[in-house]
Formats: sequence, structure tokens, C-alpha cells
Amino acid sequence: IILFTDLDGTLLDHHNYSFAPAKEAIAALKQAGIAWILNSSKTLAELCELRAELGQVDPVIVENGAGIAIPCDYRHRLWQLPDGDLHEQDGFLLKKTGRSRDEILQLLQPLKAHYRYTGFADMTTATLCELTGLPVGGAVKAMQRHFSEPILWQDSEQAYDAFVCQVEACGLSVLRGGRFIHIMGGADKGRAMQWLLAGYSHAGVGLMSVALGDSHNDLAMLERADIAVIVRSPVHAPPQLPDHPHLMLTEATGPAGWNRAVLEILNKYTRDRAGENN
Ligand code: 2M8
Ligand code: MG
Ligand code: MG
Repeated sequence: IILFTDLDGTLLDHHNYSFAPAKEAIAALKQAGIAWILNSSKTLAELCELRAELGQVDPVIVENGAGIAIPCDYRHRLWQLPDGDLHEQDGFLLKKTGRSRDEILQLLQPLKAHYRYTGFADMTTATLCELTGLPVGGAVKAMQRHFSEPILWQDSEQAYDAFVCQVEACGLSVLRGGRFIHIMGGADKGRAMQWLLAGYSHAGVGLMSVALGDSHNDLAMLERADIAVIVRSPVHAPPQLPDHPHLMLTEATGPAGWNRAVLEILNKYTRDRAGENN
């Protein structure tokens, strides 16, 4: 078993970013030695801080799948390093899967005059704190982006549909998070998950994958998982994932829902394993 999880609104409370209600399941994952991968819209700077707080030692996927960071001292846990250019940075082997933020900003430039929205590139730290409830240090880290541009949409829904068409015509894509729209340069959480999974499969034998998320930007990851868990959001309707053969929707929101779902899956998994061994 291997677990991929979103953070904001999923493992972290949408409003106060606390993971306290999930502590029991986090301890159970560690106890079982199961790899758990943070797969988030957040930046590497934000995730470095969170890894320390969570005591998480496995790889992380940053900026909605646009970057994959494997700790340098983690090589031995992977069967093989998946293909692709990796470069070393801050103690991680880093894989970039999409366009750079500079390229994205350049492609967006001509659209700016036609729609009302504010991107992180044009926001002050104070505004970002106000919009997200992040402390100043957290907002500074959220702004250290390399492969994606979140925007706050301030125009009509109709204008939004036209905007999405134009963004896609530029070769970019749009993912909706809990608060922002993320403009992406060809990456998503599902593709990054797939790439990393290849490193864990021995001779093509894969692990059973579990993914947890709360928003539209999690769908590509949830679709690829053997067990998909939609964590209920206190602020928006659950994203639609029709036809998934093994889908759960949590009763509780955020980290409380995460906690119960992970414990339930772990209990079942260890029961099945015990059954196999008898
Ligand atoms: C942004 O991401 C969330 C993900 O759902 C959103 O779109 O609402 C990102 O900027 C991330 O870096 C930041 O930590 C988060 C804070 O709420 O917002
Ligand atoms: Mg989320
Ligand atoms: Mg997220």
C-alpha cells in the first residue's frame, strides 16, 4: 500500500491549516512503515516546513504535480529512479514536469487586460495573508513558486468559461483549488503520482495506491488511485468522480474525515494481510 494525499482542505483544515484531528492515522501510517506522499498545490518551501511538522520523510509533489522532490537520502526505498532529468537542490532530487512559472506568466500576459483577476505575481504578502489566513512566513513561502501561478478570480462565471478556453489555447491548463484557480503548464497531480509510482514498483508489480483529496485539482490523482477518498469540504461541493470502482466520500470534513478514512483502510488492509497469512 502507498498513500498520496492533498493538504489544504484534506489533511489540513481549510480554515486554520491544522492537522491535529489526523494525528492518530498519521501515527498508524508511520507504525506500519507505509510511504505517504504529500501531493499539493503548495510550494517546495511550504512543504519543507510541513514535512518537519508532520514528521513525513517520503517524497513530496509540489505545485499541483509540476515538481517532484525525492529526498537524497531516500534512494534506497525506491526500486529504481523513474526516467527523466533530475537535479539536486536543497537535499532533494528534483524533477520538473511542466513549464516554468516565468513561461506561464508570459503566456498569460496578453489575457490580463481582458479579464478581472489577480495572480500571486501581482499580490502583496499582506493581501495573500488576508485571503488565506496564512501567517506572514507561510504566505512568503506560498509565493516562492516555480511552476504554476494561482489566481483569484474576480470576474463573472461567463467570463471564466471564455478565459479557460483562451488559457487552453495557449497550451496551458486550469485547475481549481479550494480558494484559487491554478494556471498550469502541462502538469497535474495524477501524472506526477504515476511517475513516482514507477519508482516503487518492483518488476512491474505495483503497490495498491490510495489517494485522498477534496477539490477539482485532485481529480487526476484520485482517478489513478486504486482506492480514491474524497474528503468532504466545509466550503464547496465534493468534486465529481464518476465510474471509479473504489470510491469513498468522508462523512466528516478535512483532517477528521482523513483520519477516519485512513484508519478504516489500514484496518481493512492489515486484516486482509492477516487473512492471507493464515
Ligand atoms: C493555494 O492552494 C490552495 C489549494 O487548494 C487553493 O487554491 O486554495 C496555494 O497558493 C498554496 O501555495 C497555499 O498554501 C494555499 C493556502 O490556502 O493556497
Ligand atoms: Mg485541497
Ligand atoms: Mg491542494
